[in-house]
Amino acid sequence: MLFLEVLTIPKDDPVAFTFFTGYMAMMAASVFFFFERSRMDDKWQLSMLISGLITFIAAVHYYYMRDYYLATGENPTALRYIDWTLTVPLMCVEFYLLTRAAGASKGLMWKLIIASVWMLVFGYIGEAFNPEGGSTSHSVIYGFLSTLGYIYVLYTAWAGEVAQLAKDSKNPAIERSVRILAWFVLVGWAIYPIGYMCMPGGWLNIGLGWDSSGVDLFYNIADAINKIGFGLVVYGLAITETEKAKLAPR
Ligand SMILES: *C/C=C(C)/C=C/C=C(C)/C=C/C1=C(C)CCCC1(C)C
Repeated sequence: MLFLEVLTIPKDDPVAFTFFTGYMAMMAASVFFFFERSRMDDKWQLSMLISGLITFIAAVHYYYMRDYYLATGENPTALRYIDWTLTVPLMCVEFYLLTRAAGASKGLMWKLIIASVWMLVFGYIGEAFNPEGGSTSHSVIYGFLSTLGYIYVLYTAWAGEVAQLAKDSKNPAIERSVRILAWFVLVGWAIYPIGYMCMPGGWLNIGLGWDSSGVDLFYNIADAINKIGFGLVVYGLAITETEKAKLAPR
């Protein structure tokens, strides 16, 4: 007789809940962005495609992370960072696409991509190679190196080239959208290092009995906010600009 193993969600496991809701939310958002893309003005179709790809890549990783977590109770660190190394650079590409009309260069795009990959490579070393039980020096050194990449993106979005280009665009809708995305980077992205610091060895691990899989609660909530939120900001801008293009005399 063949017994199929059925994965069940323990009712006292909020981490498992967020893996399942996160998966479905990413999937639904992807379908939405892909379908809505076709009614946007040509200029905005690529940004919409990227929005859909960000949530779709996340959905596929959530599909695996969910099962990994249920089967092992462990933190799916490798899958998590593979997901992020694809999706976070794509979020940087959105900044480039939004400011391209105002003259954003490919160089700016690559600088943001490199900074985000830097942030994630050191974050991965900090998490995956932290010795059993947690080493504070390991957590702090790699957390610090990672933060340098984060600060670069944050600075560029708030005060550097991206902020300047948004202003130069003389388009209030673009300026506003870039500002909202900058808020996501400041507030939404900050959830990740806070989760990181709650892990064993981290500065905020103050003996609340946290094991390393608790960090997934932070990461899952932050991912839903940031990935779907980013996409919706781009969606709102694309709608506004599409309406404008329809009204403009040809
Ligand atoms: C969709 C996924 C996103 C937007 C992931 C963003 C991740 C971060 C901003 C992670 C930042 C980290 C630090 C700034 C220091 C500690 C290590 C990290 C990787 C958690």
